[in-house]
Amino acid sequence: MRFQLASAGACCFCVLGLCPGVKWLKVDKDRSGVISDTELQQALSNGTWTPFNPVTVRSIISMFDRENKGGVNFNEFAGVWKYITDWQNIFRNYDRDNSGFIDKQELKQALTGFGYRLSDQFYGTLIEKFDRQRKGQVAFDDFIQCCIVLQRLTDVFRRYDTDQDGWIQVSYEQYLSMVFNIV
Ligand SMILES: [Ca+2]
Ligand SMILES: [Ca+2]
Repeated sequence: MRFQLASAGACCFCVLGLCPGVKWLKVDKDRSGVISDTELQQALSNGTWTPFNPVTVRSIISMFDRENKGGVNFNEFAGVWKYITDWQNIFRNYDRDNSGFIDKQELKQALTGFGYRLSDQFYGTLIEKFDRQRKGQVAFDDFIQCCIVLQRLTDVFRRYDTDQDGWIQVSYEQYLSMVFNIV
């Protein structure tokens, strides 16, 4: 509490409600010094009245959880929070009609902006795969998940596509190793 009072108004992040210290106190509900999946999930909003995708929460936590402790400490949390706010800005930027969802066309613009070259048909597949709310478009949490998965799959593919022609030939065991790298 003392920390919260002392920092209130002390920095511009606090005024904006973005101060990592104040945020931390709010999110680490059980004061364990580690933010768990559940605590992070409760702190996040996907802009709809549904709980934030637990798979996305796990993906993000595991990205910053250096010692594999199942959560993030204070310093790691600063990275988590920055990561999420960066995605928030990207999401808002590509949600051209401000609908709170990314539709197929907006997804195409976003991923093309990130450097992906994919067919219209495949954007349909992506929407189908990541549209948890069955709205024909993706919410904020599912958009992050879509981008994380796509990036992981692409990274693994690229490791095998040494001549970068977009084609790879892999054996059964190489294929299994590829998949194990992702799941
Ligand atoms: Ca905690
Ligand atoms: Ca939209």
